[in-house]
Amino acid sequence: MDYKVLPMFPEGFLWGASTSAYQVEGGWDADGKGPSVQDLRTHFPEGTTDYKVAADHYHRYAEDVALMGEIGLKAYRFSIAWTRIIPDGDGAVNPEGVAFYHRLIDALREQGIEPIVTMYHFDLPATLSARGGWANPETVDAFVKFAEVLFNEYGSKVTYWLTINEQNMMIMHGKMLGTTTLSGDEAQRDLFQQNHGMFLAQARVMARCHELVPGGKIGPAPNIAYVYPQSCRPEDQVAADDWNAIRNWLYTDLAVHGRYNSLAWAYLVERGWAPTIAEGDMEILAAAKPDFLAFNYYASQTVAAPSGDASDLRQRGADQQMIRGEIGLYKAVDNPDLPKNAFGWEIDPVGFRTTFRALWDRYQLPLLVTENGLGAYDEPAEDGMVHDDYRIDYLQRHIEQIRLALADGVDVLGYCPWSAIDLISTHQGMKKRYGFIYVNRDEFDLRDLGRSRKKSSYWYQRLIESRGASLDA
Ligand code: BGP
Repeated sequence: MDYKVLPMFPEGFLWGASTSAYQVEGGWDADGKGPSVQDLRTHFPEGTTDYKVAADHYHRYAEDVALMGEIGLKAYRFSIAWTRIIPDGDGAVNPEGVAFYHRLIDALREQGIEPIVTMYHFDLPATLSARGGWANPETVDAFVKFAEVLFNEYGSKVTYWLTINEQNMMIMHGKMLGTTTLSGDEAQRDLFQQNHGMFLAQARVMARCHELVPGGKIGPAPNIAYVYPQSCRPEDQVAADDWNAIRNWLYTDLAVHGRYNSLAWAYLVERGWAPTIAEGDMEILAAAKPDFLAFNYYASQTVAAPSGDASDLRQRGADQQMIRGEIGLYKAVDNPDLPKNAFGWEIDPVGFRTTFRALWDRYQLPLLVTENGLGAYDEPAEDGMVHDDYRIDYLQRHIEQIRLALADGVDVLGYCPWSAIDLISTHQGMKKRYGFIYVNRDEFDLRDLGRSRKKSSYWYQRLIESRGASLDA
């Protein structure tokens, strides 16, 4: 639908930017921090940098927050490293770790920036992983204990809480992200049992947040990629429905309604991967209610009916690291109507609006975008600045779609693109940058780790100052 006049962004809209602890902080063993599965990740990214220094935000957070203040961010979405707070996952609390996030949150508040806290972003404590990860009920209990520490420490300063970042990616790419060490069928069974554990942990933590944080708001943060059928062939539509259910709605239906999506459950039973559900689990899941839905959106996906053989599979990305498609479920195809970025990811701003509409239609909960952005090979020009017009173009075209979603009647709380500052990419190391702020280091040479604003940060600043009106300029 076209509109003659588009609405302004609402007063109080959370114009923000995002990061995650293991990708930005560094200081991986500083001041008593314990190892997480990310710190121990050696097999991937192959030959690229580790996360030990990252962007050194742990030591330079004050400078970083000052720059965020200059840009005029209204919100900053970051994650708290579980292993800084409780180094072995469920033992003693580390006061120095607790103090770091007090300093960070206080610095944000001084700049008038709303902190949005992710409680868990891929960095499960290594000790808990070694004991079976989320398939072990002790991990679920440990997460609740960790959450209670966070709510008690920071609850008076933090309103917005995110439970788990991209639980669906930790299941779909379980080996790469350190969720499982098993292979084949065994890995799948393990992953869906871990998935169930994460759902329980999330539900219990949502309930605790409402008990411990007056006025606190909490929600999940899955990665949502709306799935299109390749054609109007009815079989392609069935494949798209299946993949939408298994990739997307499984996670959101559980978080909001506390029940397994029926198509996703049918798939788990068919494959022999359905998790064991203990007595009382479904009641715990049904009792928890999120206040909003956060989601990360990078692009849509397009699928066709499966052929039932290896031709259903497709390697994705410039370095072909990820496999999409599943034999007998859906065939992954390129969308011929979409361009790709330098790393082979499709770019689909209109799919962003479609994703908003689908989520709103299903749940009628306020929506918060916690990631969206363009990974690129940024290089400073002779004048020292990164002239990232390609990123401005990407962000502008996505933000225009938010405005259309607002016109469609969707309640949008805010937009936190990835990323506030350059950090280590999950898949491609340091060479793939997303930040508004440039960090002077490369894959192996730490240089001086100096900070400087990219052109996109000035563009974003104008946009925030004008509450989005500069889109029309
Ligand atoms: C999301 C993760 C982020 C971030 C982002 C970009 O899946 O939540 O942690 O890494 O994707 O991905 P990448 O760094 O691989 O380009």
